[in-house]
This record gives sequence, C-alpha cells and structure tokens, in this order.
Amino acid sequence: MPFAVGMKTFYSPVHLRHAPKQEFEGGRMQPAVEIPERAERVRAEIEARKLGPLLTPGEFGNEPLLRIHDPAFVIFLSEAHGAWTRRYGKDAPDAIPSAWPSRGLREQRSGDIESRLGSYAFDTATPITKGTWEAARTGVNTALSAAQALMQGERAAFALARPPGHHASADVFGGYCYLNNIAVAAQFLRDAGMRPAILDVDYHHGNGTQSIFYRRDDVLFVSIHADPSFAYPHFLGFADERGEDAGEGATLNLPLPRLTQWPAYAMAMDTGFERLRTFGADVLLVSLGLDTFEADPISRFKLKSEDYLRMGEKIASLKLPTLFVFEGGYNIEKLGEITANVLEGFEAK
Ligand code: OKP
Ligand code: ZN
Repeated sequence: MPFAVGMKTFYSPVHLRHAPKQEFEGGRMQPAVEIPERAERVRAEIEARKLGPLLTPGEFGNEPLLRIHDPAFVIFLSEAHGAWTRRYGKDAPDAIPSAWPSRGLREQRSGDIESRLGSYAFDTATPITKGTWEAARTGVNTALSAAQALMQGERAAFALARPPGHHASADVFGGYCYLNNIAVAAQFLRDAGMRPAILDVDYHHGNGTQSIFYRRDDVLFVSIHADPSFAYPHFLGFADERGEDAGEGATLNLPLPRLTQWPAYAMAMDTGFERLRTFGADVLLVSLGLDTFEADPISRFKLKSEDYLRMGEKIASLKLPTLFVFEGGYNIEKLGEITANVLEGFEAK
C-alpha cells in the first residue's frame, strides 16, 4: 500500500501546561492521575508504530466553542486561576472549590471566586491550574482540526486532546474535564450540514456530552460505561435516560457491571451500533477513553490489550467517517499501546 500514509493525529504540546499535582478524592488529597505523561505516551507510541502523521492543530477562535458553552462559563474558566491566586497568593495550590449551591441554597453566584468555583464545578477532582485554560482551549482546537480533516475527505482522524472533555457540560466542569472537545466538534460538523453520532466508550458515563444534546434530535449520543449505581459520575448515565422533548430516543445509555470483559462489552457495542444505524448518522465521533483496561488504576472493567484491536475493527465495521477524540485512561505504562491498538484495528479494516 504505497500511498497509505495512515490516520492523521492532531496534537499540540500546549496540553503540557495543564499539569495538576493533586486532586481531592476518597476524603484526601491524592496524586493527580490525569497528567501530561498520558498524552505523551500515546504520542510516542503513534510515532514508534508509524500510525500516521502528527499535525499541529489550527486556531478556530471562540465561535465554535460558544456554540456549545455558556459565554459566562468560558470567561470564568479563563479568569479563574488569576482570581484564585489574587485571593490565596502566588504560591497557592491549584483551585478546588469548597462550597456548592446544593438543594436549599441559592443558585445565584456572586463575583467572589469561591462562589464562582462552587457554582461551576461538580466535583473536587478537577483542579484549575495556571495553564488549565490554555490547555483546554487548545484541546478544543485539536478536536476541531480533526473534524475539519474529515470535512476535507479523510476517512478518520485522531484528536489527541488533553484535558479530556466528556464530563463538561455547557456551563459545568468536573471529572478532569473543562471544555467538551467532542461536543464542540460534533456541533461544528452539524453546522456544516452533517448528521453526527457520538459513541462514548470511556469507562465513565459522558454526562457532559449527554446533557448538551439531551433535548436534541440532530446529534445521537450512545454511551457504554460502568453503571453509575457504583461508578463515577454517580448521578447520571442510567439506562432509563433516553433523551427529552425533541431528543427523546436520541440518547442511549448502556451501563455495564463491574469486571465486564470483552465478550459482554462487544455485545453492548452491537446494541449501540443498531441505534447508530437506524439514526442514519453520516459521521461518527468516538469519545475514546481507555480506562476500560484491566489494569486501569481507577476503573473496574477487564478489557485486555488485544481487545482494543477488536474494538477498532468493530468501529470500522460501521463504515462511517470517524473522528476519535481522546478522553480517559490512566494506566501510564500501557496507555500508548492500547490507544494505538484501537487506531490500528480501525485502520486494518
Ligand atoms: C474522567 B474520565 C474514582 C474516582 C473518580 C473522577 C474520575 C473522572 C474520570 N475512584 N474520580 O471519564 O476518564
Ligand atoms: Zn473515564
């Protein structure tokens, strides 16, 4: 195949500026797991296996971003770390909220940084660091560049974006996510007249992506994930959530039990694929989380390295232009290998 140059991967080193040290979880500060080395390992493996060219994302401005995210939320993200260090000092730890407008409290936020943080965050695992905004902003451009490659006729592209995006909604951040990379890319393709479907294979339910499209019938959301009755994000992703209003039926959740292995996982993929076909999508976006791996440090599924080749092949069987967007996956040693396996399995078909 002399002319096969492989799948384009979009990557920017700007992701390195988001390097959280710690997150609050399990009642204490823990070493962060969503760290720069994740994307660096994947990049190194793509280079080593010569899966295709590594390209620098372009600049798309704020317009595509604001098609999904609330302007005040975007301004907050861009200002938050500055406001935090003005309050707590130059050497303050990364920003993590300490109070939320839960039931019985007023939702109205003041200009105070604690009020804004608590109002826009939904967990304590998602610190805002000095470089978070620039990295997240560049992650969106990474996804948009890959979407543009599809519009220009590529069969597939990979957005190696960090931080991940699928837990972020229009105006809430959490789950290591700040801006929803895949949702912005899906809207960008929609605005170009296409009919996008999102398949989320991260171990965790993509609550942000679901919320964004929940009342719409023009973007399908299918998610395979650990049942929220025992897994993060705990409060969304149950099987009875099927979309609302115009969006009724355009959300499909396929929660699976602890210790799920490839055969059951593949069956869930087949169930999701049936819905993808009846929806009549003409472009597929995959939230590619690799935390379903048997040795993932924070997850409880049991997929093996070779299963990711099968996963890639299976996704290719849909015969749709496909945009892979990097999400979770925390086993640093094997993350490059299993990510590249999906891409290689896809390319082989
Ligand atoms: C982000 B992505 C589990 C704690 C979970 C947050 C997980 C965010 C996952 N013991 N903390 O979907 O991979
Ligand atoms: Zn995840």
